[in-house]
Order: sequence, then C-alpha cells, then structure tokens
Amino acid sequence: MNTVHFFFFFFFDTFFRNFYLNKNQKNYYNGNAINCTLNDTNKKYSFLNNDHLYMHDAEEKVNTSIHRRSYSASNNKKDVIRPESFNFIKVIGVGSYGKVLLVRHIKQNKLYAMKILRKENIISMNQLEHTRIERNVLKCVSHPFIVKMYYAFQTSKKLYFILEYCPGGELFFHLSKIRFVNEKSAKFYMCEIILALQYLHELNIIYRDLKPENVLIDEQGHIKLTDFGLSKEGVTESNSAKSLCGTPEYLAPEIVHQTGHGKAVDWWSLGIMLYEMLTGNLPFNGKSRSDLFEKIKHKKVVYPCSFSPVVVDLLKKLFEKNPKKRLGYGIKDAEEIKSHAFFKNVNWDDVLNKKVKPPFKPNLFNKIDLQNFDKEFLCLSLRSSDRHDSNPTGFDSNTINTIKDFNYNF
Ligand code: ISQ
Repeated sequence: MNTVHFFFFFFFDTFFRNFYLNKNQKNYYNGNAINCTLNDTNKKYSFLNNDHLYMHDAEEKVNTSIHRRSYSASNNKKDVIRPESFNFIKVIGVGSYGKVLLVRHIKQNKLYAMKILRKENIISMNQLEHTRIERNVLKCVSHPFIVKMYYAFQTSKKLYFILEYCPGGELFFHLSKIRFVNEKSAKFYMCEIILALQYLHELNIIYRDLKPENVLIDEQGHIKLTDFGLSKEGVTESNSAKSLCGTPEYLAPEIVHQTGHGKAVDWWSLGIMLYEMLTGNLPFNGKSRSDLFEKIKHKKVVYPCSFSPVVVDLLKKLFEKNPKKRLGYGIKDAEEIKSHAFFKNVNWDDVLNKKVKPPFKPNLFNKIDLQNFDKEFLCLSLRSSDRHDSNPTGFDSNTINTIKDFNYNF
C-alpha cells in the first residue's frame, strides 16, 4: 500500500466509521474496549474496521488492525471471500429472512455457519435496516456468549454472513425434546445469557429478541446468542426505542403499549425464557394476537407449585408490568438480577470464563454430525444458486443492487 492509498484509506476509515470506542466501557473478555454507540465524549475508534472482510477469532487477534487493513487493501483476488470460497454441506436453519447453511471454508478447512439473505426478500419485507443493524452489531461485539461474525459480503442477489458454527444447534431444539429442565440447569443458561445481555447493554444495545430459538449451543454446551436483526443500537435513554418488534409471546408490556422501551425489555424476555425452560410452556398465551397482548399487559402469572419460592420471587420481579419497577431497570442493570437470591452461589467470573460445567454437552460423532438440528431443515436441498451468482463479488458500490456499507468498497 503506497502513501496515497494509505491516506485515502485513513480518510475513509475515520470518516465513515460508525462506532466509537468508549474507554470506560470494557469488553471484559479480551480486554479491549468497544462501544457501538455514537459517543462524542470519547472519540477513540474501534479497531475493527469497516471492511468487507471481518475476522475476529482468537488467532486473528494476535494480528493487529494493520494486518486487517492490508488484508483488504491489497485488493488481491485470492483474499476475497466469496460464496465459491466454501463447500456447502447442509441447510441447518430457515427463516422468513433466508437460510443458514453449514459450510466449510475450502482453504482454511474450517466449518462456519453461513447465513444467506436474499436482497429481494430483505427489501420487500422492509428488513434492510434490521440487516444493517445485525451486521453492525455483530461487527463490533466480542463476547464468549455471543456468536462471532467472521466475514460479511454480498453478491448481486444475496447478502452473506459467515458466522461461528455452533454444533449443538438451538436451545429450543433440545427443550422441545426434553420439554423442560430443572432449576439448576435453567440457572446455568440464565447466567450465561445474563452476561451476554449485560455486555450488550453496556454497549447500549438492546437485544429485543431473546427466545430459545436464538440461543445456540456450542461444542461444549455453552450458549451463544445469535440473530441481532431486531436489536437496537445506541439506546442511552431509558425508553428511547418505540417500534413493535420481536416474537409476540416474548414482548414486554411496554413494547405492546408502544410508548417507548429500554433495556428492561430484555429482562422481561429473560423471565419468559426462565418460565419456559422450567415448565415447557409460555406464561402468556392467547387465542389471537390481541388476546395475547391483553394478557401480556394485564394478566397475573400463575406459578406451578413445583417452583421454589426463590424462583417465584425472581420471576415476579422480572414480570413486573411497569418497567421502572422491574428488576434490572435501574442504573445497575444486570447487577440487580445477578444479586438476586436465585443466583446466590454463582461465581460470575467462573461463568464468564466457562468454568461452570454445562448441564449437557452435545453428543457429536464427528465434526459435521448434525443430529442437533431439525430434520425439517436438514432435508432441504442446497441450491446451486447459493454458490453461483451473476455477480460473484458485488463489491462495486456503483452496482445497482449493492447494499451500501454492508461490505466495504475500498
Ligand atoms: C451457528 N451455528 C449453528 C446454527 C446457527 C444459526 C444461526 C446463526 C448461526 C448459527
């Protein structure tokens, strides 16, 4: 890279960067400080650049951002990640947005989850902003209980996220088989989820879509949150988000009221997840959407007598209809929940460092054992169009179909 390129790069890199580092907000896991919010007081920039390739796994952290810059700046075709860089193994997930495939990077011989979104669907379903948010959030987070994004790229028809592969599949898949878990197992998942949410909240991100389908299980049985399409960035006011989004059964009353909501909505959904893990049922159900919403706003939850008093106390405090009275609403956010008697014996450092043994470890015969994924997905055939597109790179921002700022056109 010559001097002219360097200054050109530096100009773009600093000018178009969305996220600033706030030195007061630590990323506990790797010691870097990352903040995803626009923060005028601490204008220190994130090391993760706005590149079309994002790599942030453990080995990669050894290399500096300079390495990452030269990686893309070289514009060397052999470095460019494209669908053809992968062997497609199986469909492991499907949603309204698109699908998730298990893929193997040919050169690295490494497995990844490839999330493919059709641009046509994203635009017709008004999901472009959500997709941008997902990409932005995934780009700047780094936490043991949040799925990592390694690359993001696009072709003329599709957007691709290359994510960490979690061979244990969705927590939902396991719950649907065993129906419910005991309080000890539920506590394990709660602890890891709380730390992930605490990390996001400290970055001023509300997750807004906590449910067992979005909690993945890694090889060891630890959790990873995925799907950030509904998350909300830059929420500093306690109730500055207004949109009605999320899975209806998990929505907090203030979202249903559409009067503005804040981080406390994630603590409400945490309560729903805890109740569901312990019973196999949802606390609020309705014959219709409006019936469900009425119940969320007004119904008092009934607790099975099998619940311990301490779990009932925690759930009552999480199911507080008034967000301002809900456990976790205060300035201490997650710390309020972590201090509840239900978590009395928890060593939170051990949780963070994955020293607490998971209730179950996925049974895997080999690296591509897919028994933890729904057969409904696995039987779907792979389309050759997922690998081959009319424009394999789409890196040219002047191309009509190119989604700006999804990948970086250096
Ligand atoms: C990673 N591993 C397994 C399944 C997944 C689904 C969605 C996103 C990432 C994933």
